[in-house]
Amino acid sequence: MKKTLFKTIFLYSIFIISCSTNEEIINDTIEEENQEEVVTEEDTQVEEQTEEETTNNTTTVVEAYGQLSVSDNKIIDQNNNAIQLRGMSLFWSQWMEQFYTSGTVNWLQSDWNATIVRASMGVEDSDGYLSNPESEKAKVFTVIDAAIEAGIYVIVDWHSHYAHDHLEEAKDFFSEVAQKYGNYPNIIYETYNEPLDVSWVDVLKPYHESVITEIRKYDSNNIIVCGTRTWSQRVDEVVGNEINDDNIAYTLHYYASTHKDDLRAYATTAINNNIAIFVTEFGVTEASGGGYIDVDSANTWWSFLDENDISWCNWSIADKDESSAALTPGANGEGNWSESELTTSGSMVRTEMLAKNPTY
Ligand code: IDC
Repeated sequence: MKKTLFKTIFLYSIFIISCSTNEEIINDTIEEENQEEVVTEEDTQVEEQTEEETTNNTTTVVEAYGQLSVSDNKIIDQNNNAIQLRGMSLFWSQWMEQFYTSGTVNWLQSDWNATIVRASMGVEDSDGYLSNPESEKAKVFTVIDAAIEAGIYVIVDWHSHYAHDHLEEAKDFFSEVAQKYGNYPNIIYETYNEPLDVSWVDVLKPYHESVITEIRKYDSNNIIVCGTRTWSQRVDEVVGNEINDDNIAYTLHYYASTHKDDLRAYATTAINNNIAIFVTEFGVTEASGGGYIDVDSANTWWSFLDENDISWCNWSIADKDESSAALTPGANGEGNWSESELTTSGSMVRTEMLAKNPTY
């Protein structure tokens, strides 16, 4: 009996020991498996970080700057840093429609480092928006869609010298643009390219305010740039009569061979009075769009704009036989332009952008 009991205890002990050993082995295995899992997770995290870094490296200017706004006399980005955009204006939409393409926009972004493009929708002149609203609008929408896709900013320009005579049409157009695109930070509105000799206080300011009211129904914050008297030169006349909206800039247009110190003096007055300026159009040529190129004056202007963080678009992406056209006659509408297809102006402006714009 004693013997049997001893044997039972002995066998039971062996069973317990073997169980616990098995348990240890099983536990070890589980731990090992867990460790393997942890390592795998860490690996994945590292991989994900690397991917994120790569994405950051190839980020677009709109991802980097985000929502723009106006602060004092500067345009600032989503991190409150003053920024400066440099890009190209397309020519009148009704006369140079072959460049209202995603190919042109993509090429300007990738080969010229452009951070902005301007769609200049002709209004009154032959076959502009007033006679062909749907087809002109479609061209502008193509450019806006392409700019959003390319991650650059886009100015929607009502390219008119008589816009206050067609207020209802301007309100309809900008209302539609704001409804369709107002949620994109890419959009900048330019409500009146170049008024002629009409009063800021009596005509232009009320015109802009009416259009701005329409835009703001759908887009509360994208920047609106307002044209000033005599071909958008008199930004100084805005002082004391600013538009009551947080995100307004005022257009200054210059042509370097014609306009020099006088125009910079108007700009300086405005800047000193906390007015934000946006050069939505300039040429390195004479004001006619043709004539000679004044390289020294072009450089003086660029220094002035850089010192004051003023954004610009150059006139123009066109293959017309005039010195402000960036392309030689016959250049195709889908980009891919070789350097020999650039004019003196086109080449100067591209070099300036490549030197100074961030690369994405
Ligand atoms: C010019 C074009 C020219 C065209 C003319 C028609 O360069 O080929 O015949 O328009 O009016 C502006 C205007 C812009 C002008 C440009 C050059 O915004 O439309 O383009 N310019 O004259 N303001 C100052 C100069």
